[in-house]
Amino acid sequence: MVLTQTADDISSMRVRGAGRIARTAARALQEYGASLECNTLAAFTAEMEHAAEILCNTRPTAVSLPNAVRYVMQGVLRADTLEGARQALDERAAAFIEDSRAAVERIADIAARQFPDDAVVMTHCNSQVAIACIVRAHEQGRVREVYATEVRPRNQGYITIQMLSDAGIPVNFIVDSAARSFMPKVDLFITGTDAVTANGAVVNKIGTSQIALCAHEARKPYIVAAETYKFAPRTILGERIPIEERSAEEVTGSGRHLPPGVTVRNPAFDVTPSAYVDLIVTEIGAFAPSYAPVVIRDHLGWDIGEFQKEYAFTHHYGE
Ligand code: RUB
Repeated sequence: MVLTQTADDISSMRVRGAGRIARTAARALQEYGASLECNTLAAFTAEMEHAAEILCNTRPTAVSLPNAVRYVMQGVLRADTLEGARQALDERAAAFIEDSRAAVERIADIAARQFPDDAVVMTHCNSQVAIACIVRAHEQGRVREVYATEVRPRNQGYITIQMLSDAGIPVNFIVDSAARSFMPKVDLFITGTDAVTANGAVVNKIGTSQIALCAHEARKPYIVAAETYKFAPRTILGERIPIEERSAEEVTGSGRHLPPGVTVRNPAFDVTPSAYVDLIVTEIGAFAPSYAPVVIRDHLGWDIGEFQKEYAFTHHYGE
């Protein structure tokens, strides 16, 4: 029950944003495991693997989801006894949730230093970690105002402006297509991300790459706030991040008649090449996008030669 409800919450976007999705999946695995009445380790493992698969199939783009699920599931897969598996599952889920929250705070501290005094900031979509950075910089007296986009078709911009307003930050709410018009007034563009690839490209809400291009043209820095579990390990093998395409009704509204021959396309994310990304701020530090493969290898513990080895966070999310 908790599992199907959570899977539905994520796919329908009642729970959304890469960090929240990851924590919600970790919590669902923890609760589902606790509710199972299996008598053998094999039965418990099989049930948990099935649950992990259901959760991972809810939204394809946010790599935070499989990274979180894999981290939690290692507790089950490495266990020798049923009791050990139950305990490790519980501990790993709790550790992931706690560490991912701490990562947001740490990123906010690091990123706030990158804001110039009296900064005018643009952001796109609703990113918990990007907003934490803006709020932290504002607490330090460094933010004058924010330009926040509407974010068609799901309007996540309304959540963003509420959060910024609650923090006492002056906000200009603009339609997505006004981003280039206002870019000259802006000192920096900041977003979160659903996935950072091995070549430093950033996958985020559709429209991000257009604004990044505008920022590049106007010579304004684009900063990406990304917990390390948003780096995509399999991209070191050249795997691509799948871009989720959602329903036509999100774009047209229900009941709208379309002329024959019209197909609605509704990709939820796009890819910003590393050339348009100036800085990626993680909980282990801030660096250029070219450092992404080092994070995947040295921090997340994935290497090409050992790719079949078990997945393990080796540092902050260590044993
Ligand atoms: C959300 C989105 C966010 C990232 C990062 O898309 O693109 O920018 O997920 O968010 P959706 P966070 O609304 O389709 O889930 O920093 O909160 O993890």
